[in-house]
Parts: sequence; C-alpha cells; structure tokens
Amino acid sequence: MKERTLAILKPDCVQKRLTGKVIDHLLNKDFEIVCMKMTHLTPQTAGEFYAVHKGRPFYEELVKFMTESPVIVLALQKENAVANLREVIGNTDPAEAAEGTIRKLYAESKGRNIIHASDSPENARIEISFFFSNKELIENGYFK
Ligand code: 3AN
Repeated sequence: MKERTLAILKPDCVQKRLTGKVIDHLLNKDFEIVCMKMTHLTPQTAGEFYAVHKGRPFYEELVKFMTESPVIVLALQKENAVANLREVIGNTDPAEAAEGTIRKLYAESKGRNIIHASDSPENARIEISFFFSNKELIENGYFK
C-alpha cells in the first residue's frame, strides 16, 4: 500500500487565497487526496496538535497563528509520501527553502509558512487519526 501523510494548509495559506494553488501543486507532485476538510482549530485543538513544541519560545505564537482563521487538513497518499512531502514543502524557514518548493514560492516567515507536513511515518499515523476517522479515509487509490 502507498504511504500516507498529513498536510495542513495553514491560516496564512487560506487568508492569501492560495489553497487552490497549493492543492494543485500537491496533485502535480502525484499526491492523491485520501480525505480533506476545512476546519477552524480551537486553541485547545491546536495546542494538542503541537504539544511536542510546548515550552519552546514560539509555541504560544504558533497556537495563536493556527487559530487565526480556518485551515484545510488533508490526508495524502503516494509512494514514500512522508519524505516526499517534506521535500515538496521545503525548509521550515522559507529563506532556506529550495527553489520550487511550496514554502519558497509562497511562505513569508518561519512562523507563517503556509503548510504543515508530518515529519515521520509514525507521526503521520498519529496526525491522520487526530483529524480523521478510519471510516472517512478512502481505502484505495483512484488516480488514472
Ligand atoms: P516544520 O513545520 O518544518 O515541521 P517544526 O516542526 O520545527 O517545522 O515546527 C513546527 C511549526 O512551528 C513550524 N511550521 C512553524 O510554523 C513553527 N516554528 C518553528 N520554528 C519556529 C521559529 N523559530 N519561529 C517561529 N515559528 C516557528
């Protein structure tokens, strides 16, 4: 089975009306959407999702930012999806991100950096089940 990963189009992506462009970018890189929704995170949900960063200097700012406006959450699949999506999104700091990556193209700073992607297969499983139930996830691929 193809690997799955989780992406979040962050509030800056939604506010700048870039969601279509970013989803198109993901489709052009052969990521298949397994489930997708728009949701407005509460401080509690955002805090829980980013619990690993609790205590770091940017944690409060990160939670505040992630609750500024709705986000779009996507479960994606592809061969080697986790590592591949990290490559496609680029470095956390857009100034360091490679040419052609989503963050290089659209992000303005380390904090407001357009998109989240799971950083390991284990975290991908945890993050997908944080947002979606098994019933919601399409089982097989549909790309022709
Ligand atoms: P990534 O999103 O590339 O996996 P992480 O996991 O190191 O990066 O950080 C999670 C999120 O925390 C980032 N997407 C970014 O929004 C925020 N963040 C990380 N480092 C900083 C920083 N130095 N200043 C502000 N925000 C940061």
